Amino acid sequence: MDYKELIPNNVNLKENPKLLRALERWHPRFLEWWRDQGPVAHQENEIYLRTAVSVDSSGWAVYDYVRMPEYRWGIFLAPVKSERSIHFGDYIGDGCWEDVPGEHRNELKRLIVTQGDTEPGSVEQQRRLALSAPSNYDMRNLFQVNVEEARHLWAMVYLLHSYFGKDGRDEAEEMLERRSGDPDTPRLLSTFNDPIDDWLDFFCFATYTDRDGKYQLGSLAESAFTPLSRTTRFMLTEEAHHLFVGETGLARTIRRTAQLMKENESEDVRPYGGIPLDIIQRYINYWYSVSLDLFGNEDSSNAANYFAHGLKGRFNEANRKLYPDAAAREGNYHYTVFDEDRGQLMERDIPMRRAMNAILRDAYIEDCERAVARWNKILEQEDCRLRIQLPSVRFHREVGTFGRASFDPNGNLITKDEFEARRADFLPTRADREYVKSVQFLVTDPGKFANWISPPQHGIHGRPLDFEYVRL
Ligand code: BYC
Ligand code: FE
Ligand code: FE
Repeated sequence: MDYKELIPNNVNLKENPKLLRALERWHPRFLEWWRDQGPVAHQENEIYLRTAVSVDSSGWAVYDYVRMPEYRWGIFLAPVKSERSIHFGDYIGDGCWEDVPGEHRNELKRLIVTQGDTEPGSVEQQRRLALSAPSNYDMRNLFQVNVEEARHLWAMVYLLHSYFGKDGRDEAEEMLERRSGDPDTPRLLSTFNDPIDDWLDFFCFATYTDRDGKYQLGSLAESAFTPLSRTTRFMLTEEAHHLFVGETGLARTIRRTAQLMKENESEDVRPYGGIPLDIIQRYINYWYSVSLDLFGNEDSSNAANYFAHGLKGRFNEANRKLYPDAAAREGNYHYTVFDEDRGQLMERDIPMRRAMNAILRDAYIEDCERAVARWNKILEQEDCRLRIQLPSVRFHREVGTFGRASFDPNGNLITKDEFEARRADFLPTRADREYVKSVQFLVTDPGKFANWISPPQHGIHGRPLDFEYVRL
């Protein structure tokens, strides 16, 4: 195999025979994983995909027909403008690292493995969706997301192979061995083991879980370990498309529901094949809450160490208007906790550095609010009086302080029994899921869209809506 060609890269692979050999050994195992755990259908069809070919801001991607197993999963690091120096934590002003310092090796490896593990996890979760795609256009977007998540796995495997020796190679192997949802060898983070059974799940996942990706990658892009910073910075350019797929997918679903409500003068759009807004709300409640869990504990010594050591910053760390205290040594983060002994919510302060997970999460929540506001604009345009609401940060949590009690979507403390009694109002029920499945059947004719979703505003890369994005 000619890896100069097969793995597009800007890391000078051909001059690094040792790394090349390691990747050569990993590649067939990766392909085996892709064939076994990637999309269940259309692996041999030609798909109009974007492939990263450089890091030029003007043209980093080409669009062309590719069979997925022949996709060129490349390795790209964003360019560095000048000599970087550490801009947060305990070592402000020191030079950044081109290699892994021994004292931070384990922490860095752990961050990279955790990040890397989510990528194949998401591909596994989404593997059956092509069977119920609402259009040729949407099917292509799904595959685009899938091949890019697989490229993100490559990005992390590149770091493991290049900088972590035998340990790193072992970790890269294990990435292909864990399986989403497997009771014995699950993916590392909770949400990557939850099933994604239908397109409403998928759009919510791409809106909320990929957005966790945006914030985690953003915080790793601040890292003093320059190769990690550069690779995550490039991943963020692809991430924007995943968020687009999620947010516009939900927007189109919501628009269609609102139109059916208006046409038929009924909130219940089931007789007309639409997805009722309350079902959409319950799916949002689910995926938003489980995605909040991905930020870890509000009070975290791991997070404090990552920050102190310059491994992981805040989102947009360099913006000193946002974060005037670069060391974050002073001051406290004020937050609400659930006090188990007293059985009530209490106000607390924790030292700023220990609150890095909560600070990142709060930035994420603001971003999520903006997406909801855009969907509610659509409801307004379509003369619908109903609105989507982002649930409280306390609702339906497993990780962190709010995981220790039950809260309704407005954030009110309720008993576990009350939560269970009202579960069907809060979260997707079996009947909701069955209904959603019953309307989501496959549509593949170019330019045609399933009845439950409205068409997008534009095609892909200037192509028309009725372009044959997936050649069937
Ligand atoms: N599930 O001190 P704490 C993406 C563990 S998404 C299971 O609060 P920390 C993508 C935690 O590991 C972005 N375990 O944790 C999206 C720790 O374990 P140990 C993914 C959890 O380390 C869509 C213990 O609980 N990237 O890219 O501060 C499609 C104590 O917790 C969970 C990253 O996450 C959980 N939800 O924070 C495709 C970046 N939460 O020490 C891709 C890398 C916590 O007891 N990861 N734990 O063994 C990190 O920065 C951190 O590990 C976390 C956790 C933010 C995840
Ligand atoms: Fe990713
Ligand atoms: Fe993504």
